[in-house]
Amino acid sequence: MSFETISVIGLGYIGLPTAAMFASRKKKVIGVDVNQNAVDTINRGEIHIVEPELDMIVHAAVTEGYLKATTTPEAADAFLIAVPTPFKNNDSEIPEPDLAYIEAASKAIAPVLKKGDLVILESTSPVGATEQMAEWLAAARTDLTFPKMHGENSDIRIAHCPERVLPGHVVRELVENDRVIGGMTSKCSEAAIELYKNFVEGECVTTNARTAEMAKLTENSCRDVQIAFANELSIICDKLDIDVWELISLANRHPRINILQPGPGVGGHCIAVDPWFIVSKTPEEAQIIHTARKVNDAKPEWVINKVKLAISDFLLENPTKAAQDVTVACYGLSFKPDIDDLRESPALNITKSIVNMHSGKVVAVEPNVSELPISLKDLTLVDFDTGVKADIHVLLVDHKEFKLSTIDSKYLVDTKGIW
Ligand code: SAJ
Repeated sequence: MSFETISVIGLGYIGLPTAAMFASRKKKVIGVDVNQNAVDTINRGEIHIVEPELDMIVHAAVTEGYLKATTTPEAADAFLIAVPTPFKNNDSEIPEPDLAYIEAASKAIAPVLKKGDLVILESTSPVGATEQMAEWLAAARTDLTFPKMHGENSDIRIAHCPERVLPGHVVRELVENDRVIGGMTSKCSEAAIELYKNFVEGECVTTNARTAEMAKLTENSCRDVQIAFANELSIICDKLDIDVWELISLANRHPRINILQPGPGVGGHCIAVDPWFIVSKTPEEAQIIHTARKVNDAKPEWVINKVKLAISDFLLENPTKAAQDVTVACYGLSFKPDIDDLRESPALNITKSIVNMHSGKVVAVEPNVSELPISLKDLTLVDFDTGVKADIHVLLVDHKEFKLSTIDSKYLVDTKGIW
């Protein structure tokens, strides 16, 4: 089998780097995205997301003619679907995964599928999503056969191969990480391995599609549970007047203990989302996973209460001042250190809440962004030297710049324990 033309559907944080890696191995790659602006940007040899090294790889791939982007799918030998899988109903107690993007992508590629093609679902998905994707494809193409009914003899090969790369290290991790290959049949897995071996140097480990789906959800849920443990410890220690950072470093000297770090909550588009895919499928059984989500989701409110306490302590000790005279500085807005990504960021949400509740000035120090979103028009972006002049200091993200400085103030809420 040879994959001369590869199509990647969804050119976001995972799809674009993956498309670029195939193109860098001199494969003809057709990237497909519904966002015309993203398509135009890529076709100019530029990128619309922030990821180290990616700009150079995309620029080379486009100028050498190996990568092009389009809004309409074209025929290819392999299709990789890397579209978002968000929640359906954010307000319900247990959010449900929304497979609408996978459904739309399946229906978009169905007309151009041909006998022998391989379709891989890379999007992090609830268990059963790959089988569902195959059903959407089969319903749209009754002239082709699929693994569920025709097993190893099917015209189309289907697999789930979840992405597992860390934002900020995507280019390296795409090549080096081991890859879970969940084919709907053995031949499907073999085909997927052959495809990934174009650039993956890690081991490609085969399983079935359902186990591959669950493996990805398990990895992120495991991290969520561990962070929840650290966050719970931080609240317990605060009550018992113990330094949680010292406590964790002491406990971690035990050869079999490795506690993660507490923080202002869990952000990003993966760890705070994926555990819900397990909980919504098996709500009775997923007790620890569900509780961890609730513990991590409750942490921002705890931090906001700490800030309220700091403001009232400040006012008690400075009776000539009113709340509107008090300036609060928030340090860090992104969802984790040393990146510019503000989406699903607990730091950003905490800062927004402080802006809403506090009648005085709120300033933010965020070395990784030059401009704030319009939704934060009441917040002023300042440099570190201006931030330190504030009355109350709220450290929300342990960016490397902040680790080099310190703030000596009684009115400090340090959610990362660096000051
Ligand atoms: N966090 C803590 N304490 C810690 C570690 C992290 O509070 O000790 C917080 C971070 O500040 C952040 C959140 O957790 O708000 C998530 O950050 P992260 O670095 O743990 O993970 P992500 O979301 O950037 O990427 C994860 C990775 N999964 C695992 O490490 C198991 C990555 O490999 C996945 O590919 C990615 O999710 C994904 O796309 O699913």
